[in-house]
Amino acid sequence: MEGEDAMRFFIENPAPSTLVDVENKVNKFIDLQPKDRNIVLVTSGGTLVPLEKNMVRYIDNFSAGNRGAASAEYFCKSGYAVIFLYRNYGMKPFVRHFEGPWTGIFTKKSVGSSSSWEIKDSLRNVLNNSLENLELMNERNQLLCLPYTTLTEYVWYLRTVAECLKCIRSRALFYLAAAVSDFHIPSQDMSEHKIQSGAGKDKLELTMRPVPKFLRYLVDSWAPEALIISFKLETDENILIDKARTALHRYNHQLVIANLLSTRRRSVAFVTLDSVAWLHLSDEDLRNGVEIEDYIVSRCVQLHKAA
Ligand code: PAZ
Repeated sequence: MEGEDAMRFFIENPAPSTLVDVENKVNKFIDLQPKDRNIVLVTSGGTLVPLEKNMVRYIDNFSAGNRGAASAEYFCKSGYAVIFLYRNYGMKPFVRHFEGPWTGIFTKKSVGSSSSWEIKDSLRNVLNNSLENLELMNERNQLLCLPYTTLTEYVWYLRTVAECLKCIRSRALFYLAAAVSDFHIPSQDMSEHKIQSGAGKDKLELTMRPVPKFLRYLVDSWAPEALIISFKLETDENILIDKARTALHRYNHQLVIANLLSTRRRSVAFVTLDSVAWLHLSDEDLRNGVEIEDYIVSRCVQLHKAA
């Protein structure tokens, strides 16, 4: 059962018009899976909270979407079917290697008086591998990418995907790497039009309300038989592990992966109610292109097997 706060959220922030399409895509994707294939929902990127109904301004949550996109890729390679719920225009599995300025990807080759742009030699193999992998994932129906932008879309999609995945019970894994806003402005409190500045206004005061803790409802009623892994991001290392533990006590799920903003690419802690295990990459690992998500995902896959 959802609590009053969650029910109020869904009433005050009505379902996006795209929800039915998302539900159909997810159900079709689940139907295409062999019976022995596990399915993971990977959430990625940050949610956007509008300040106006006709939105000009918004508050955004930090996330480059790297963790989610890289993890989705490693889950695909581990044989999982991946539902990738990602922030629109954010990083995507396999394609992520080509994000960034085009000058870092292409180089100008001159022959005589003519010249043309070509992919850099060092990236040619990466491009081939990415395209091969994408083709393979497509043939095997192993990857479904679902974009969201706002907090409201994210929450509705999360609930819908979870309810669709209920039928595969413990074969479902939730890997919640998205950075989800803790505060929002409910639609009835939101300005209809662009908030005006002008004479006499020397400050802007906003009242935001806490977003219900949907992880509780995911664990208790949307996906009670699935393995649920959440992430915790902090900037103060003195509170990181305590905050991760508090989440485990509060929501009763299986694992929190804790990380600090400044070191998230090289260090994470796997936190359970009775253990903390740190994983650190060395400078050499980073120089050699080792990605921490490779290790994180293989640990999560082991945990899922053992569950
Ligand atoms: O997207 P990214 O690779 O830049 O960062 C990943 C992350 C730090 C957003 C993720 O690892 C995480 O901790 N997500 C949960 C954030 C939170 O505490 O809400």
